[in-house]
Amino acid sequence: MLPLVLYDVLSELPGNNWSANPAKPRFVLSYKDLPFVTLWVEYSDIHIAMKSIGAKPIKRRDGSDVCTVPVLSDPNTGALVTDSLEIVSYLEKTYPEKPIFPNNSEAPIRAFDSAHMSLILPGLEPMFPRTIGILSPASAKFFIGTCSGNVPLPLDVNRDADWKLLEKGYNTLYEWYQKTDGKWIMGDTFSYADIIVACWLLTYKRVLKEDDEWARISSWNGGKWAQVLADVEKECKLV
Ligand SMILES: N[C@@H](CCC(=O)N[C@@H](CS)C(=O)NCC(=O)O)C(=O)O
Repeated sequence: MLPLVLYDVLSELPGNNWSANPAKPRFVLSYKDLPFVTLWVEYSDIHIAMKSIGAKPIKRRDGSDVCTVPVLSDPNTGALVTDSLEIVSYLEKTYPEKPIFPNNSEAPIRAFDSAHMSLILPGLEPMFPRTIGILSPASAKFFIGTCSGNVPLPLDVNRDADWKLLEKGYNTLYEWYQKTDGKWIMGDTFSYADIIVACWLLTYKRVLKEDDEWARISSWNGGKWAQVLADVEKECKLV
């Protein structure tokens, strides 16, 4: 089998990886024991680089087309897939061993993906200034440009109201986890839902100040979030 190719976003962090959306297919590839290589793309070059390989664009809020990462190229089938959720859906159909949508759960996990995003999105603003800090100067400038329509400037990591919103989101997510008997969202059954949760936690851990802002998130809900990240990384053989 030829290695699959995953396009991810470059950073100045050791080991590069930081971005939640490309992390999701990376966790799935590793969980399914599929061989893959990662090609790192400068944030400011994503659109042009992905367009040049023929990746499908998505619509920005203003209606314009933009090519994003992650993109997956599978030389075994010739497939070129854009969007983290579509990539993992493709991987599940093409390589069904070690399912990440067990018991026919793709539809409810798609709904969970949206619900989880609505929980955390209102509180994500502290991430933006820290993200700028891990990108190259050209990508940082580009990133500020893409943020400016969506979040109030100047970017600030310490707005109490943002942290309260993020904590509120995680309190709700904690309640969902408390509804099951096992350690996963579906009880004893591991699934892509847990990977979604873990990949955002990974982004906080990598992008935020580890002994300060990540320590704050880790302290919520009795240390639940550092534990979920560690459990999912172990399940996906990434530690
Ligand atoms: N829904 C998409 C979102 C992808 C996305 O927003 N990717 C960002 C990097 S994490 C990107 O490529 N941005 C490029 C740009 O805004 O120009 C997914 O899950 O793959």
